[in-house]
Amino acid sequence: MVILGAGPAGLVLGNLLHGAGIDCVVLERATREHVQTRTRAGYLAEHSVRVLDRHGLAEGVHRRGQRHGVCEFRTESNRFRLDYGRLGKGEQHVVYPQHDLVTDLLTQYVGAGGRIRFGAEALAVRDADGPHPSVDVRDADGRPGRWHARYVAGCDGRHGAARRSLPAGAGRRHHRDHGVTWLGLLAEAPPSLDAVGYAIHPRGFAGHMARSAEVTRYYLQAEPGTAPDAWSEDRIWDELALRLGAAEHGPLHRGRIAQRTVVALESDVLEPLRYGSLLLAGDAASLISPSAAKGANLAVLEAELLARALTAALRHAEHSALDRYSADCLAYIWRAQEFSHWMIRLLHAEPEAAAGTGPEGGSRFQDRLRHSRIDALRTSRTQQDWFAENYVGL
Ligand code: RFL
Repeated sequence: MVILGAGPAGLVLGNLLHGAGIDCVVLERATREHVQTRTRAGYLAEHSVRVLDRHGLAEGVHRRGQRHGVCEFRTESNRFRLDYGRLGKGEQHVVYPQHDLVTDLLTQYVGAGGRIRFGAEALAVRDADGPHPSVDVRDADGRPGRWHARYVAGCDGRHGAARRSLPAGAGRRHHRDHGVTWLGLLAEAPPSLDAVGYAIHPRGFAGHMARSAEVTRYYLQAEPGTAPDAWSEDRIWDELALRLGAAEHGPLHRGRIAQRTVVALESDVLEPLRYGSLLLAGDAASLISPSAAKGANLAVLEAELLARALTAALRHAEHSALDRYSADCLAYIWRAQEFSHWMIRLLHAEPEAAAGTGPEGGSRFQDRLRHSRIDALRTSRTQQDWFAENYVGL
């Protein structure tokens, strides 16, 4: 079994397959240091924690993760909090940085004797339509190699070799550019709110998400095409303060902006997630915008489903779970996409509406709908329960 990629999907899968006694190797393009320090997600759903728990992989999450169940919406006229951990099914997030999770998963996998090659870039998956696929690789010194396996798991993200190797017409790709760009910022500053903050402002969205006592993630909606370093630190903090209503609701703790990324909000789903002996999981299977913090959680869920299916196929020649794998995952993927899309439309003016060029006489119609949606969330317990269930759930 060859697994491409040492992100959450590949490493959960590797741990579970290795634990089930299946011979596997993980091929990772980057160095170990790189994957252990790449900051990305932070909010784990309870379902993900349960998966990790089931397989003895949640020790770090329980020791250092912070339970979190409140978010606060701010508009120019209003501010309200949703104690989502007490709504819906009563589930909370655990705030645990993705690179810490990746570090834990790697430590467990390597400690249990799991095989992994860093600096091994997969170039192409060959013969996936038959029972003897192989993977062409290039190591860090440029030396070529080839791995043979019964199955290949493509957990190498959206731009990885697994997706690239699918022949034209192997499936359908559903792509949506949401027309919204975020500046993703990691600030060396303590959180300024005791909640996830969503500011819905005429100048654009701003988000606040605690990462730890010393580090906070912020998002600022910016013009599409904005370069990561286009804004000075002062401009960033002033804009965050304005959109989050700091003058009214309390100042922000400022600090050095340690990292900036530009995130274009996109969705991209492949159907099916299986092509013969090649199976996709995580971002390789479906990219989801980070507006609802679902990507890493879907990756963990899919990895467990795939591990179960592959174990049944490889150990017991029982193929029904593998045959169902794609359909089972896609049900979760589309539900998450739907909620993420709803969040995008809650948090941002429609791009054409913001530009005043929409077909419905400029910006007003969509904008009024958006405000009505926020109002429903503020006032209707039914809406709040629905939100909570979808926000934390999968
Ligand atoms: P990853 O984590 O991208 O790992 C893929 C691995 O594959 C390697 N690779 C290759 N290896 C060998 N050969 C090749 N040709 C290769 N090409 C790539 C890469 O080096 C990498 O190590 O994918 P995976 O495992 O599918 O995990 C997906 C998650 O990383 C992703 O969905 C989340 O980070 C999304 N996301 C969030 N998800 C959440 O559930 N909660 C959050 O709070 C959350 N916040 C976020 C996010 C994503 C963000 N970015 C990156 C847009 C916040 C941000 C800013």
